[in-house]
Amino acid sequence: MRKRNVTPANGDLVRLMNNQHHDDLFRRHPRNPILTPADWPYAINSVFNAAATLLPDGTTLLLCRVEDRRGHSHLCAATSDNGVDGWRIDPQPTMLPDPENYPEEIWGIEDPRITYVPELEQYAVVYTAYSRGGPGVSLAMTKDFKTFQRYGAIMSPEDKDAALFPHRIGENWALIHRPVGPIGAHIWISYSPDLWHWGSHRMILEARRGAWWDANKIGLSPPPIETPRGWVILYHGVRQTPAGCLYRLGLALFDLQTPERCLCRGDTWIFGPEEYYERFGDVGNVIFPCGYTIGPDGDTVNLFYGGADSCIALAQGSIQEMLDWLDRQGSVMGPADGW
Ligand code: BMA
Repeated sequence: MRKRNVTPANGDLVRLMNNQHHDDLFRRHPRNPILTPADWPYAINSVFNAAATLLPDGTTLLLCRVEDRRGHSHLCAATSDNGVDGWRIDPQPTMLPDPENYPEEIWGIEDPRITYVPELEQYAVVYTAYSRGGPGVSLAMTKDFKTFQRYGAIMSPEDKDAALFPHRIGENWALIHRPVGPIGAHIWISYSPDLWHWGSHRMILEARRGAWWDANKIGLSPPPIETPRGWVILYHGVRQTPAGCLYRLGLALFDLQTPERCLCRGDTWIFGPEEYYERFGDVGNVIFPCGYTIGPDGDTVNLFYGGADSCIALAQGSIQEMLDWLDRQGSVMGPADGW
């Protein structure tokens, strides 16, 4: 791992070019896409960006973002024994927006992330609530993905791409999120004693600038992955091009006890749109993971992602390979200083 916190030296470029093949950290499943609108038991426009978790009996549950033909989204659960096929999809929406009680949900609820919280014996679902003021972050707790206890908006607009850590850090709960303001769209962490009141906000990962793949706008993808070496964070970078946006995935590692401390960040993206179901759709050139499950070996990462805002796909990787890659390719970062 190299020490650096600003611009890469030419040595970095030579190293990248000598690397004949890009490391293939995530491998697409041959059955992709694993879920499409045609699978849905009711009329929808699109299904994408699913949260994921393993239920106690080993069943994979996806909480999918489903968009109707008004353009508004809701969440719908799909379960499968092997996490690849044989999906059982709720016959009706599992969680609808509730704008009468939660006005911030007026234009739909999107992009959920699930974290199982052992202390509470519940799943935390953190999602984007699309309000008149823009997207904000909302939280709901559930035991069964049938009934949900809503906490309402926990981060005001404009904010999204949020997930809860599975346990307290010290005494407080911790949430990663991505507020947008005059200083840009960077990744932040906030803390709460009770899940209702949030503070101690810190920027933890800054979008780079200029020609970088992750210039100007980044956001958390699935919830943090806890490893003995630290929290592995998969984040998306949004490159604005004259032909539209390109959503790709990068990797960073944060300190276990002090998760606002970035230990290391990769320079290159590790996964990006290549296949037809990622290149073409309602919004082309988008891969957007919101969830993962860990295999029985404790190392395999099953990453579930939206393809081109039009389907759900699966790619598989390894925690150890991600850590090894960060050791080889990653740079030690200084504190985020963009504000
Ligand atoms: C982001 C989110 C995602 C979506 C992506 C590409 O801002 O809204 O849900 O997949 O844009 O459209």
